[in-house]
Amino acid sequence: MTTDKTLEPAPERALPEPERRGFWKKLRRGLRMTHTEIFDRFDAAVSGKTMVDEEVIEYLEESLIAADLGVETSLELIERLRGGVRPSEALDVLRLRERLVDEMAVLLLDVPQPRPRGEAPLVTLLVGVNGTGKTTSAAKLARLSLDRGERVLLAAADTFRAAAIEQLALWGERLGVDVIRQQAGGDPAAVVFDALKAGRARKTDHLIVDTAGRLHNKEHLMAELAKIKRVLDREGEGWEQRTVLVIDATTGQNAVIQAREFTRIVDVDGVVLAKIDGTAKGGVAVAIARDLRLPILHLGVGESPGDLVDFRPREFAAALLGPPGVAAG
Ligand SMILES: Nc1nc2c(ncn2[C@@H]2O[C@H](COP(=O)(O)OP(=O)(O)OP(=O)(O)O)[C@@H](O)[C@H]2O)c(=O)[nH]1
Ligand SMILES: [Mg+2]
Repeated sequence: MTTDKTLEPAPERALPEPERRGFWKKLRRGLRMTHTEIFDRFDAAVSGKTMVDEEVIEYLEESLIAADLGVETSLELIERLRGGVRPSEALDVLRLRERLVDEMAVLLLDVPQPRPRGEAPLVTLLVGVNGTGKTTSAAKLARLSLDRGERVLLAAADTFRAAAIEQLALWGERLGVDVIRQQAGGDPAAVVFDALKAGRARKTDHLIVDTAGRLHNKEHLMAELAKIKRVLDREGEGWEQRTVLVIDATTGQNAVIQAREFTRIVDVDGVVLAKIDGTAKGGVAVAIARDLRLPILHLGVGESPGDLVDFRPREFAAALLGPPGVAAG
C-alpha cells in the first residue's frame, strides 16, 4: 500500500444514467478481445467441473499472463484468489469471477490516480511514439471537452509532415474546433506560442497540443519537446499544464517498455492507452499502471472521436474479468 497522500485515489464518482450505459457499452466493446483471450480457455477448463481445482486456477493464471497483465500481477491475483478459496470448495464460477474482479479492483485502486481537474484552463501536451494514436486522441479529448460544454482549441505542433497538420485540421473541421497551425517544417514551439496567445484571447478552457513522435532520433525529439515545454513554462501562466503520453495497446508488453523509455525523456502526468479495442493484450493497462506507476487517464476504444472512455478501476476490472452481462455498480 502506498502512504503517499497525493497518490490516494479519489472516490470514484458514480456515473449518472444514461452516461453509465454508454460508458459501459464502449468499455466492454473495447475490452472484448482481451476478455475473450482470458476466458475462452478458462471456460473450456471449467466446463463439466464442479470443484475449483488446481487445473482451473492454472488455466486462469496462464490466461491472465497471455493477456499481458504482467507475470507479477497475474501471480499476485492468483495468490489473492487462492487465499479465498478453501480446498475442494464447490466451484461457483460466478463467485470465482466476482472475487477476481474485487481483487483486481483492489490492485488498481492502489496505483496513482489522475489529478482532479482544477478551475484553471488546461493545456494538454500529447506526446508519444510514431503512430500510437496521438492525433486521434487529440480529437477524442476535444470531443470529451466539447461534451462538457468547454471551449476547445487544437494546436498542430506536429509540423514534421504536412499530412499531420492536415489530419488535425480535418478533425478540427469535423468537430467545429479551431486549429492553430503553421506551415509544415515550421517550429512546433512557435505553434504552441501562438496557440497560448489565441487560447487566452478566446477564453479557451482546454488547449490540446498534438506533437510529432520520432523515437529513432531521441536527441531531436527531446530537444523539440523541451523547447515546447519552455514555451509553456514561460508563456503558460494561468494555465494548468499536463503532459499525456499516448501508448498503443496493440504492442502489448512493448508498450510498457515504450512508456518506460518515454518517461526517461519527458515528465509524464498520465497515459492515454489507445487501440485497446484492437488487441487481446489489454491487460497491459494494468502493467503500465502498476509497474510504471503512471495514472491511466483514458482508454481509446475505436477510431472515432467518441471512442474514448475514462479509466475507472472498478469498472475496468468488471469489464475485463467479470461475468458477461453484469455491469459494475
Ligand atoms: N482501433 C483503434 N484505432 C485507433 C485508436 N486510436 C488511433 N487509432 C488509429 O491508429 C492510427 C494512427 O493514429 P494517429 O492518431 O494518426 O497516430 P499518431 O500518434 O498521431 O501518429 P503520427 O502522427 O504518425 O506519429 C490511425 O489509423 C487511427 O485511426 C483506437 O483507440 N482504436
Ligand atoms: Mg499524429
